[in-house]
Amino acid sequence: MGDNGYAAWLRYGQVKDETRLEQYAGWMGELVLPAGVPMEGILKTAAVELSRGIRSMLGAAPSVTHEPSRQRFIVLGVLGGGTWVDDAAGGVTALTNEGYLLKTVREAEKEYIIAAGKSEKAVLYAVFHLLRLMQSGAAIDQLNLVESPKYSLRMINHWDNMDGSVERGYSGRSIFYDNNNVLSDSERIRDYARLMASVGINGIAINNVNVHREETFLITEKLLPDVARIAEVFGEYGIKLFLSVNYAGTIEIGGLETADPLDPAVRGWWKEKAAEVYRYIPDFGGFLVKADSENRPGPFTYGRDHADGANMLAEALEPYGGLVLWRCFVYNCHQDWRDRSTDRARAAYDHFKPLDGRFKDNVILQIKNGPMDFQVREPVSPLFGAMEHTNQMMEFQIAQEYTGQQKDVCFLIPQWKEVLNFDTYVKGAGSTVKEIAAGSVHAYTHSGITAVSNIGNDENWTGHHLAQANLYGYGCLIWNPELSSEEIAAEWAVQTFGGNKDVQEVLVNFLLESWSIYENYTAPLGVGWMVTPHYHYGPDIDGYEYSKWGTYHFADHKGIGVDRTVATGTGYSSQYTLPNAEIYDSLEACPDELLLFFHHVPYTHRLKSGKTVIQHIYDTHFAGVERVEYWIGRWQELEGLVDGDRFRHVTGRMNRQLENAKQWRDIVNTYFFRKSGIPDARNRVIY
Ligand code: GCW
Repeated sequence: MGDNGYAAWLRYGQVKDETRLEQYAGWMGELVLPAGVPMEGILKTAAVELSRGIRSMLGAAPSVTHEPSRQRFIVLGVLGGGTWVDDAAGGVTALTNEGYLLKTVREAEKEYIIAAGKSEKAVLYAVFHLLRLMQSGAAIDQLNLVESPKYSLRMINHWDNMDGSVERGYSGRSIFYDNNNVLSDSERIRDYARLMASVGINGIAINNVNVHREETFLITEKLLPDVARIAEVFGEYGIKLFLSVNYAGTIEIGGLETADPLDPAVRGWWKEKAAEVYRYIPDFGGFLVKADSENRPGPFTYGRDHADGANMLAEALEPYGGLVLWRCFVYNCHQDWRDRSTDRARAAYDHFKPLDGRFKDNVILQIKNGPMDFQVREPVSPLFGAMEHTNQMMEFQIAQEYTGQQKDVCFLIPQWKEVLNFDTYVKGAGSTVKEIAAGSVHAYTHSGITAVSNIGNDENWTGHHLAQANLYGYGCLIWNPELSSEEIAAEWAVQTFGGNKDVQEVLVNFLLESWSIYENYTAPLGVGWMVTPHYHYGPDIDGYEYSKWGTYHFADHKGIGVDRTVATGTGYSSQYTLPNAEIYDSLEACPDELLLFFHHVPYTHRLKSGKTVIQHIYDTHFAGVERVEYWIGRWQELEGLVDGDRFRHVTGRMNRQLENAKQWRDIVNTYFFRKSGIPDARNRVIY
């Protein structure tokens, strides 16, 4: 049986278990859409998706009716429409606009499953949930589920360029563009929208935050008809389209000589621009902006600040309900490595915190989870929650730029959960990032979570089959951050690789351990950045050490780490609220895994684990490789239980991961042995 992985987790394989098949078929023979509900838009999508899934899993599509004719059926309904479904649903008031219920109802004459919500989108989500249950072999005869998403914005950012390349893309080329054109085939885009809607994504920015020449024209008449086509496909699945814009649009395409945000001509140009965009795309989401960051233009050129810049765009989008997602990844990327007083980790907070309260209501500051840049391990950005009067949202990276580039397995849900569960204490205990991003610590008007996509036009979307788990898991997690990593991994595995217990066991446990394995053979104790410059895959310990990027480890013959303390370092630790500020600042209290992020210590420093820093480096690097070998062995046991194509493909990638892990182990261990002169206590081979 061959398999290219294209269906990802929406495989809908024929149900083999006889009992289940009979149960599902009993309920799914008739699909009722109450009379009076127009069969168009997202509701139509929901009905089509349900029929498609049922046909594929049960062998026969349901008959679609307006009035039930069978004793058992499934009914889809938008609540509040005055149909009988309203009563049957039992007045669920707790539902948000995107929330839904799945309920098995038994009356004297009939029995049915209701999949309903207050909006069409909610019904679509209910349908995908029901299909997920059936795909996982769950019982559906006693349903009583009420689901509402934790976050109102659940987004994906693409770093796709119009030439077809994807910045930090590890899965082929763009599905949206090629050769400086928008691709005309909508099928792949529709399949992508299905995958995203099935896990609740409701907003997608379709071009790179680094907006080059060609992409600058996406907001012009030349390309808006093409963009509108994509928006329409997204719209069928309840997804709003966003565009990254070039801050200097007035100069690059507007024929003006300035992009000064306080200049009336500049403001007027953006207002007209917004009007034009909304003429083509009535439900356009808004603009995503990387300004004054990594050589991108921005308001600084005109002596203005980020609030001036963001508000200018916000004012233009406001009449249409559009949003400005303004990135906080702002730092000096031309740093002199000799300068020990500048600390890149401080930059976002230093730039944005003083501007609290100055941003318009439809601006959201988009903040990367860590203060540096999507490293394997970083503390949570101290900017989270530090601005009481400014909307904020989280930015994660599903693309594995620094975490194995979809050659190595690194399941990121555990990392994101740690970030979300981090207590900032900004309003006392319980001020977790999870709650801040939901707008429930400070009363934000807009908030949520976004992440950089890991897909491309590879047949299986994500390069590595197992990297699909990050995409799936991201959607599930930001719908409900209380789900455990294990639940998410297990749900993904059963849908994607079937219900075999051995397959499940290996996949779930390998995924759950993979982040720590990757951390072990790459970056010890929060140090980061020992990667090949520019590519960011594979080791180059000093690759960034004398560079302009502000990313140093300061290893010498005595010790390693970045002193970010108040007394002797950059003072970064003080950007946190107590007790975090004190914990990170203190050599004794700082957690081991972040030690080298906050402190410069001798190799002989003893960790809480009881080991010295140097022995920890050796041990983790040996262990990392051993665990990759272990999981290769476990995966091999699955031969014959997983289809041949995917089995071979994953085997190939795992062998590559092993090579990478060995390279990291040997280079890191050798480097630090040569620097420190301290031998491995266990006398293993170090070169
Ligand atoms: O992580 C860095 C990446 C850049 C990226 C930048 C950003 C889109 O190496 O490729 O540019 O972050 O987030 O803006």
